[in-house]
Amino acid sequence: MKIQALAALLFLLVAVNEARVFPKCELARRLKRAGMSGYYGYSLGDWICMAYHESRFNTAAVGRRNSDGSRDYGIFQINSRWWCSNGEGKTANGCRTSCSNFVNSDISDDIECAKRVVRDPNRMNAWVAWRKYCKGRNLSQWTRGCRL
Ligand SMILES: *[C@@H]1O[C@H](CO)[C@@H](O)[C@H](O)[C@H]1NC(C)=O
Ligand SMILES: [Ca+2]
Repeated sequence: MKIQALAALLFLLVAVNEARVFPKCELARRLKRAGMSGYYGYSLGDWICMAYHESRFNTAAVGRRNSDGSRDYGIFQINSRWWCSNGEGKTANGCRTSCSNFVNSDISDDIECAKRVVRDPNRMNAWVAWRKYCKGRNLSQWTRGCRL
């Protein structure tokens, strides 16, 4: 019995921290619930298009080292030079957290940090993939077929 309880707990802990690849519409609903639709003027399509091109919706994505030595973490590829601390090199740590919190399956804190990023004057231009693949495009495909 004790062993089973321990095994169940262990499974839960692993499940909670496990990487996840979000289905598009589930991410759309999650972002909507978090108030991202229209946040600083950006549509759900902007956020979903950005997340797709940054991480392919994979919460465990860690980018290759950038030229400044920093890395990008998680579904929104949040950068360690400015927004989180990875214990390597200089960081402004704007979201005041460890980058490891951006590679688990709970994206609540990732969303909060993305909101912080977009409040900066650069807005969504902070995400190179958004500028390259989403900015100024027709983004209707990113919420198409989703029950929102
Ligand atoms: C965007 O594309 C969809 C279908 O691809 C189309 O129905 C819609 O009218 C387009 N919106 C704009 C603003 O062009
Ligand atoms: Ca997280």
